[in-house]
Amino acid sequence: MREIESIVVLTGAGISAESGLPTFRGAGGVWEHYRVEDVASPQAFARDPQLVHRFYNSRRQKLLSANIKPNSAHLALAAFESAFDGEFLVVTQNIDNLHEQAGSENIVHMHGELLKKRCQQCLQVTFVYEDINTSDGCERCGKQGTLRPHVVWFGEMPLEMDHIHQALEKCDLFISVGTSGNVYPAAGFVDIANMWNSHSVEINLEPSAIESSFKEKIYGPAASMLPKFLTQLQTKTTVG
Ligand code: BV8
Repeated sequence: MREIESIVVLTGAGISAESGLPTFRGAGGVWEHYRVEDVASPQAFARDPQLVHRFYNSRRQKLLSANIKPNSAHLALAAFESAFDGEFLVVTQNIDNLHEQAGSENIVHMHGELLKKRCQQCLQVTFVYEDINTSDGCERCGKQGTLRPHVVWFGEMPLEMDHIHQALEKCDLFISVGTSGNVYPAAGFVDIANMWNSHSVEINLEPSAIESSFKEKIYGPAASMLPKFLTQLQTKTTVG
């Protein structure tokens, strides 16, 4: 048994599914309508920047629509974090801001953020709520056509990996919620947690590609399974 002093939660598209944002690989998923190689890599952006802008502009406008709100899974994570007196980090693969809207504070967006843009010339990162187009200029350096979504594409290094690794090595409990376990290096985080003898829990609609790496598995919709799990966790001081 291990005292619970530090928790890392990895979230994927599945935690936002019940808020109305499509996942990637499920039925009706994002990749059903676009090929990854056409819209989510630096090569795609170099080949057809306006297509990539259209892909992210439509996702940004959907995220900003009034009916897209955090669901009870996001809210339960934020409530647990504020009541927990240990270390608590949400590492999300998602580029939506539903964890922020729910009130989570300690968040790492390892694949970037849909509501931020980056100038490829001066590297300034700023919030963006409207469409980005190839004709737009950078507010800071004035260069035209250099703006891109502040999002990590395939073949690009995810953000804050050192911070994430430090948290994984320290954590007593690693919880993975709503991810298919297809994309690395995120899909390898459970192996790091296991190496340091953390307890590991997968909460997902169905077994992920890495389900065998988890010590505990809970299947069902995150909006009901995660609040239940966190309520039980609040009465525990040890895991494993
Ligand atoms: C990199 C941002 C190296 C864009 C995304 C081994 C090691 C390292 C890399 C690789 C490797 N093997 C291959 C690679 C390369 C690649 C990769 O992993 N490819 C895969 C496809 C094989 N990885 C990379 O390129 C990464 N970079 O490795 O860099 C490097 C080294 C040095 C220098 C430079 C570079 C970067 C990957 C990041 C790509 N960007 N997102 C965007 O959003 O448009 S990834 C994309 O997939 C998504 O953003 C998401 O983050 C990610 C994972 O998807 P999930 O979140 O899991 O979503 P999915 O739909 O797959 O699954 C949803 C799950 O939810 C399902 O299981 C479903 O059952 C469940 N669910 C549904 N509803 C519910 C639910 N669960 C609960 N409740 C519900 N209601």
